[in-house]
Amino acid sequence: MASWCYPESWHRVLCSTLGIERMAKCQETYLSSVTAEAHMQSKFVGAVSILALLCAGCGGSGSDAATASPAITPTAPSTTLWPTATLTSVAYTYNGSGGNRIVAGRGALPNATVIDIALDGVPRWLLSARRSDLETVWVCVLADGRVVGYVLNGDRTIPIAISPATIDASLQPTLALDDKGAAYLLNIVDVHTPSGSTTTAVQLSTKKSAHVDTSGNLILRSDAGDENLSLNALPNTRILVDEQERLLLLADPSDRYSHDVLHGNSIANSVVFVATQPKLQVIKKIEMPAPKVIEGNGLIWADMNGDGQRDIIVTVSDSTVGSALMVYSEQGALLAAGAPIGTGFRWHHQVAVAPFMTSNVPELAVTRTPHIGGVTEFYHIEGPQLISDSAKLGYTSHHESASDNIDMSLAGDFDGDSQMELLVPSEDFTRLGAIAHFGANDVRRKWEVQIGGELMTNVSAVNDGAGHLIVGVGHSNKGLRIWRDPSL
Ligand SMILES: [Ca+2]
Ligand SMILES: [Ca+2]
Repeated sequence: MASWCYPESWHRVLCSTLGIERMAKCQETYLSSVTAEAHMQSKFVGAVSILALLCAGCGGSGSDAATASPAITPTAPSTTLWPTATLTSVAYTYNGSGGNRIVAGRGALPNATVIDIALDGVPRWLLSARRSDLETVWVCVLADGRVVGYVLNGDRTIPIAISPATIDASLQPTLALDDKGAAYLLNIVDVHTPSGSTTTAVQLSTKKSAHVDTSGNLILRSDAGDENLSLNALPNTRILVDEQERLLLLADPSDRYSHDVLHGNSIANSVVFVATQPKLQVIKKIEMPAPKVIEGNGLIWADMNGDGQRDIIVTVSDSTVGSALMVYSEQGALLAAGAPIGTGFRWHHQVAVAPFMTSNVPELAVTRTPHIGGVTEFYHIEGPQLISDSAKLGYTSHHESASDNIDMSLAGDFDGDSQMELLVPSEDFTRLGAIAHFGANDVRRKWEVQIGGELMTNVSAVNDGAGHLIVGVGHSNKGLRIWRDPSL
């Protein structure tokens, strides 16, 4: 699938990166999800990727809402940050439009060349995208909302202007490059509110985007104007996108469960699956039965059972048994469920799906209880269960004080040995450790790198187009640290 998106050489890069020998198997098993994650680093040719939906199981009850789709209210285009140029690359803090934090390519850590960039403030978010064979663009949103950008060419960094120059730093930014190399943040200014608040946005095609406005409506924006769908969307919900430009997002903010790991934006009762063609309409809405909720705003859409079809991975919680990991098919069937953590107010942070053991078995990397001594776990499906057979202490993927940043970990082959690692911060957030799963009861830290301060941003990575990974973070000592292959 998705061969339209990449030349054959790209498929080879992706598959060899993932340690998968059979190209066909690679494509059918992983390319769908990795294509989405790699989208940001590659030529942006149109549609992105994502998925669908919802939950029943865990007790969830599905409902087909296609016939009850809210009315579409076209509105005139409003003043936005919408660029008129042709976009060539798009980047998200979660590294791909499918919500799976995975990057294709081969890194050179831990012995990479370290490039430090001093900032005029503490960084909050970091995005990166490939601009040419020689150049990558790195854009940082500071904690006060200022936006700074740099072109990296070899070991040289050159400041560049970013539009807009300031943004609401509480929102995850979306970066786009146009065909002239200019960089934009695509977050939308909601002109329908007195504050003109900025909202999260995703790119569907070069001339179309989707965002949630401050009233919880889903807006599909194009040159033809806006389409508006009333969804009661979760503020700051991650909006996932698939090759058919369908959207998946969380809706119905909930007060059923007071364990709010993202400070007001992380508890939802529903998942909503939306088509954007031929018109904006709800395909399916899955509602959690009380007292269950979906915890966290980061859905993952990736193939978890190895059948080549994307699955939907959510963390379902209540105050009695805490959280449990759940995997659903796109049709809404519960495929597998993990054991509840057993105690209320304990969270699983789902991070990435990848073949960590190079055996072609998809595994879900998770940080268990990230705020009270994180435990890195790798889950696979056995029958109706999600099973973790091993764990590693000392690393955590979520910083409570940076509560809305759930993108501090990333999966990839960061050292170029053909095995996937999970790059995850140490508990004091001063180091990134490469955690690898070798087999049952065998999870090891392969190596670490120093961050240069305390990690303050998401982990960002970009493929240079030749398969080399460049990795970057922002830290508390007012700086960015970027690792690149010294042989380049
Ligand atoms: Ca599947
Ligand atoms: Ca590796």
